[in-house]
Amino acid sequence: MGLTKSSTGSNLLANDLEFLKNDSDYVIALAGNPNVGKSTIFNNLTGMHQHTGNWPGKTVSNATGNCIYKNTNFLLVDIPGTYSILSNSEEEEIARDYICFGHPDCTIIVVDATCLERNLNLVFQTMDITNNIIVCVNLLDEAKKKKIHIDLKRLSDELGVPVVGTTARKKKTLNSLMDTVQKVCTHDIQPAPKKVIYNKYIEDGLSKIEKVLNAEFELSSDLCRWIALKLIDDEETIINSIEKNLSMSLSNNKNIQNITNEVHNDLEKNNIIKKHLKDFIVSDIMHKCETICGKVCIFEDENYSRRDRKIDKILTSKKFGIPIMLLFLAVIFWLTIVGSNYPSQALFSLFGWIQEKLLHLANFLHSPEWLSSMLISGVYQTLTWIIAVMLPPMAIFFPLFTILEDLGYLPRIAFNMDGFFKKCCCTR
Ligand SMILES: Nc1nc2c(ncn2[C@@H]2O[C@H](COP(=O)(O)OP(=O)(O)OP(=O)(O)O)[C@@H](O)[C@H]2O)c(=O)[nH]1
Ligand SMILES: [Mg+2]
Repeated sequence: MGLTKSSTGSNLLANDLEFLKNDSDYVIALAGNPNVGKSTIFNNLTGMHQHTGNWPGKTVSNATGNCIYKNTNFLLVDIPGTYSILSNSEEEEIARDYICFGHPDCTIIVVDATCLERNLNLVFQTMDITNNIIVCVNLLDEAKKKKIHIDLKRLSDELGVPVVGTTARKKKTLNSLMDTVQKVCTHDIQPAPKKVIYNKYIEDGLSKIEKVLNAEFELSSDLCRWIALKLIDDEETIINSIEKNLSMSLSNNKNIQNITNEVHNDLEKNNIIKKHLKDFIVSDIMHKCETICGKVCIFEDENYSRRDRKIDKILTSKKFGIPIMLLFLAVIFWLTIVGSNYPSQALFSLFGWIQEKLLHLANFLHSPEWLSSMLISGVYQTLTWIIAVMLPPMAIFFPLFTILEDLGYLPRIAFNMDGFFKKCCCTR
């Protein structure tokens, strides 16, 4: 596995990848919820250094890198994390557009083994769009710590697509993922996703719209069902994207508008009003996720997640959340400011001692006054003062912050601050 070419960009779609891609390359998309390890997998397979860290939303644009596995080139695309195809933010829009219209040869949906149920939502949404899917159950080491066992074989049977278990930090575990990727790309494995069947009235509506769509456009059956679902759902932003990326006009097409209105009227007669349609669709997906997780997840220690939740409740509570955060930050700043005095002092003494020796050397060499003062009192002294003042606080602050990051405390801080950020219009 190794890197040959790379690129990053906000909205790389299939055409944009052509300049990076050779004919023999397969394009592989890495999609999934935020913070599930997509960039860690990407980095380990391509040798690149995409930003990783223990909080959601680090990757904000598509990045590509090459991975050579068993003499085959794979062009990997690391997509920003998204909880759903229904995008809420700019990076989720980038993710949605690539998943929906990027036409990769294979899409790896990375899921978090410790909260599979929530992650399966995106898996089912993606299965509505494409068949060439591999589910990568990552963070198996964390699941093991929490005594969660996942029956990967059964999960694969339930979803109808290949499922591979990984611990992305251990590069070796990615071999079986690449094996499966290769087999899917060469059609040795042909995934057959078992899609969600919605309630009877929605399914009837879908069939009616699909018929009209088929008559109006040349579409694959998967794409047809997906577009029909988006029309029923009246998802304006996705419909706009479909029109733009697939060059088809849906909102101006009379036949499609008529059948969509007819279906909405039929649904209303059966107490499914347009405003609540999304709830019906999402609840059918969530019900399926819950059923599957009930079959494939075995929790050996029920107390573990209870303990986690108890700690979370305290760290994010209205009463204690902010004081605990201030306390943590105060301790970190105190350690940084007070603690850095000692190494700063030591560095000052060391650099001062060296400066004296340099001045002696300059005298010994009879260097002109202007030269020694420019080089020693100017360049050397300024540089060493900056190092002595800046280096110790950074060497203390960043490791401490990394510990907080690795403990997963930063997302809790983000949760506590969310209300304030919203008031300042810093979030959407
Ligand atoms: N213990 C463990 N940690 C992992 C594993 N995979 C990734 N991580 C860690 O999980 C955190 C998130 O990983 P990323 O690769 O940044 O996740 P991402 O899915 O790219 O996140 P976004 O770009 O925010 O969507 C990092 O701290 C990784 O080191 C794993 O298998 N086991
Ligand atoms: Mg990432």
